[in-house]
Amino acid sequence: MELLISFGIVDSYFSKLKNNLKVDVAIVGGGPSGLVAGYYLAKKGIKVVLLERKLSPGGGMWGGAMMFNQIVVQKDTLPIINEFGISYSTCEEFLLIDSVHATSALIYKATQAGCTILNCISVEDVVIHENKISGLVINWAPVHREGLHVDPLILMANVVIDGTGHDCEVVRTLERKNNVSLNTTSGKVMGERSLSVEEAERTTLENTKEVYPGLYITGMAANGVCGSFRMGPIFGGMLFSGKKVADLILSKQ
Ligand code: 48H
Repeated sequence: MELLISFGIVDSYFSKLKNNLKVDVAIVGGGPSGLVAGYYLAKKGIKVVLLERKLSPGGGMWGGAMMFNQIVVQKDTLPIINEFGISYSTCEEFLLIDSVHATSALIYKATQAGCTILNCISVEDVVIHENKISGLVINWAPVHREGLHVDPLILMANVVIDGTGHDCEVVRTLERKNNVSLNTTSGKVMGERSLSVEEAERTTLENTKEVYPGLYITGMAANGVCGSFRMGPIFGGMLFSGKKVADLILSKQ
């Protein structure tokens, strides 16, 4: 009995890992934008893996605002909210949603659609071939946390999405280590600005794009890379951005 449990877990985990070492799309970060992208891509039959360094995917959505576990989204997100089966109440032009319910719905629907989530894995670098991103350099998140000198593994992907939130880590790493010009106004990472809700929500969508061949940006990472504002605890832009990045990638298939 004891050995069966261990064999079952080790065999099935490593077959899952092996099966996802070459994918169509690799998403870095399991916040709301990454999860929504994973759902819409997997739903269309794209082989997609999402890498999340924390134990729990969900990013900044679990905590609502200041740990008051409610979030706000605009009413025009209703098609996405309904697609994910999320319950809500209304208040003027907004929907009010329990953040734990919403976050778990995004995780459930993304995985149910076929998006594989590998948690506790940190992306530490990208793979570049002929000026195009073609994969990711991955390691166990605890290796980084403990400061252990342990070499990583490599995961190959036709397309990578940076959904790492405020820190836009994948794009920053690409820029820091390579003499590249990005698809931004300055050609560089422009950095996040202070809070301005309407501007931030609008530009999150505009900034969702391919920023370097093979590398797309979504969610707060899109605003961080393109020098736009933050918006506080309103999540419509994150949901729309995740859907937009999936649509952009699907339109190129
Ligand atoms: C693996 C990584 C790595 C890495 C980071 O921050 P997130 O929730 O991302 P978004 O953009 O989908 O949502 C942003 C939203 O939550 C938010 O913060 C808002 C709306 N803020 C507004 C405001 O004014 O403050 O999730 C990103 C995820 C996290 O779970 C990280 O752990 C993960 O990415 N991550 N995973 N490898 N190198 N870097």
